[in-house]
Amino acid sequence: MKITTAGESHGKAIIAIIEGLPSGLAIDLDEINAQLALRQSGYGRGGRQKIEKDEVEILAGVRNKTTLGSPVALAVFNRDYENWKAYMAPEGCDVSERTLTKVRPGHADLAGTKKFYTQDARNILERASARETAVRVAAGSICRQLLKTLGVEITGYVRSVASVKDEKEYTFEEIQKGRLSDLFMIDGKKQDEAKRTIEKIKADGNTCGGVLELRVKGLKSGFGSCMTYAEKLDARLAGALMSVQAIKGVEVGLGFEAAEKCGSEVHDEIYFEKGEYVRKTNRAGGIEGGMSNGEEIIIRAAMKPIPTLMRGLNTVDILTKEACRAAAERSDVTAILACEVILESVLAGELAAAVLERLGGDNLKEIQDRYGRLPA
Ligand code: EPS
Repeated sequence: MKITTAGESHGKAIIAIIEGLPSGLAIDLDEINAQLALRQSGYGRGGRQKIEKDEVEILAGVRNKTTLGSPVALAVFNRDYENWKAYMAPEGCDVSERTLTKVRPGHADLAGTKKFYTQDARNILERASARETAVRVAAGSICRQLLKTLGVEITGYVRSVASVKDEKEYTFEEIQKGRLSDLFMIDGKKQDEAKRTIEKIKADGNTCGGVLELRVKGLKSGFGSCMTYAEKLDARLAGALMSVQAIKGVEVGLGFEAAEKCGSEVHDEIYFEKGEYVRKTNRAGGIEGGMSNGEEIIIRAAMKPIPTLMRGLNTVDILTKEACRAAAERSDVTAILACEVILESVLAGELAAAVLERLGGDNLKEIQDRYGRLPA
């Protein structure tokens, strides 16, 4: 299974094509749109979200709410295109307006203008923009619906916003039921503190990131493989998550903490009780030897602060080579909740791909039968 996206932030639409989905998967459109709405929500979002109201349109691959086994094509149309078509229309437009030459540190602007040989970073930023993640959420939501038919579920929450950290540990169910709508944190006091911090950062014309934790429950052992490096599940999931704009670090289980501890404090001892293998800890985060081991998958990801700062950072105008402040028209202070929704979706996409690679199968029934026969 493969997901490809296309589309510019202020273009007509953003598009995804999912190849390799089985036939017979019931598609819940309301669920996709609920995920899209969640992605638009959260404390700290900026002006663009007041313009957009993301809804998916399924263009191909689904008939009567059920997949056909053909490529599924999805579109999320950009409402803001109406305000931008004079500068963005593929059929012809004015490219001398809305140029961006005061390149933003931390964005794709400078490296992109050199690589794609242009003097207008607009040609770069339109595609590099995190707007693309709307359709990744739509595609991921379909993959998540596939995983759900196998009993695999995903959740997650925000562990920290800037320097405000929640260091408690939560169960899957506590996360699913307990995350709060403003920032997807679980501890109300911490979330209030995080909101106050966001307000201060906003007043300063600045931006901030945070840390997210993702969990996968119900995945049987043996997905991914120790046999080739490209198949290792931890490498695949980390790669997928790092492909999301602003993600700068990913750790599985204890992650970086494992480097400071001794082996006895890191590895999860194995017991055999009542006819099955049992672990009493899950420091590995559900992946050993590049394969799922049947325990919950636990991943943390670090999101950097958004690179468009209202106060602007020192930079250079690429036309004049003069020092200036980086361009800023509007920006989110943080999109940490959106990022959590996006990462769950991207995780669903990569897991679904790993599951389908192992199980094969053209229709959902075949896949469910094969999954059912696997050991836990
Ligand atoms: C983004 C810049 C902003 C964000 C955008 C990502 O858009 P604009 O330039 O139109 O204000 O709002 O994110 C989204 C539009 C979205 O839907 O998440 C960027 O440069 O990455």
